[in-house]
Amino acid sequence: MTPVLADVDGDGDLDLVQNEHWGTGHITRSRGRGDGTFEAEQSQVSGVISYGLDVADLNQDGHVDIVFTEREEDEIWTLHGDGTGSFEHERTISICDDPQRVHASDVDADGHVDVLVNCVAADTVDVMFGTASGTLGGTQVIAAVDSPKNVEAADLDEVGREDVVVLSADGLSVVLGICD
Ligand SMILES: [Ca+2]
Ligand SMILES: [Ca+2]
Ligand SMILES: [Ca+2]
Ligand SMILES: [Ca+2]
Repeated sequence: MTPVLADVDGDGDLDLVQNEHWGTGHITRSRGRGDGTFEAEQSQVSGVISYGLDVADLNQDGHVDIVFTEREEDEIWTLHGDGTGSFEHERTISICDDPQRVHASDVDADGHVDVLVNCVAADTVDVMFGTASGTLGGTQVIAAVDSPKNVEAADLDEVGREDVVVLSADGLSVVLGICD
């Protein structure tokens, strides 16, 4: 299960977006009450069998969007939020062999959200760069490691650029400032 928190309905309270890897894989959201609890009702936002997911405003319209992996077909899906808690399928992108986790972050610091993905069977970590039009553009391999399990980004050396952290069969590896 990948749980992420974001205010998907714009009421100022964080909501819960999650899926179940080994169950249905369907993505649901539960409205947050703003006191640390969530409404019991789960609304399904996608019936596609997802694995990894993340949230970010991908198309820069002020509403939270969802990006997730579909492992069987080696695809990345994007869903655009309308700001009320509903999501609409925006795009399906073919990607490398067995994509698992995704992490949305502006790794090249151009103001557009990019999406990192670890491809377990391809032994790579790829990035899809966000564009001014709000869609994900070209894909670039940023790391070649043995069976990458997870990918994250943070500015570890504090120079204002996101760095990429990869957990793989080789252990932990860090790619500093991939687009410097
Ligand atoms: Ca909310
Ligand atoms: Ca959006
Ligand atoms: Ca970017
Ligand atoms: Ca950095």
